Amino acid sequence: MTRRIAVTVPVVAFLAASALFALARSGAGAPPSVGLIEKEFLFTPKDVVVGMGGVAFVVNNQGEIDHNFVLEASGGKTVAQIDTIAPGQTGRVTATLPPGIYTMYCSLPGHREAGMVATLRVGP
Ligand SMILES: [Cu+2]
Repeated sequence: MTRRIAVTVPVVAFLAASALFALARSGAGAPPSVGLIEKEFLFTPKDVVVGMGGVAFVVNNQGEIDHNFVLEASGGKTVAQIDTIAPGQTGRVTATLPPGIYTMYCSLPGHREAGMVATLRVGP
């Protein structure tokens, strides 16, 4: 008799607990989706965990001025970006990510320093 270890439920629970707004869509072919909120001057959530592979970023600007979205690998390379997200609008971008620690931020002058930055951890 083969012993099977059920890993699916703990993994899903871990992801849900780790990333408040990260929603793993179960639709066929749809990559997991990470929802982020930007406003002056913060990113929510501040710490997101996803599995490696394709990830769709859905970034909602709830602020009163334009913002953008940059996803940067630990080496400093930009791996995905959304040029401008107007107030009240939502921007989307998809990236295929190897495991690692990434930084998400708004690159408008002073915005990252003011708090528009968050961490993305991509696990194996
Ligand atoms: Cu900004």
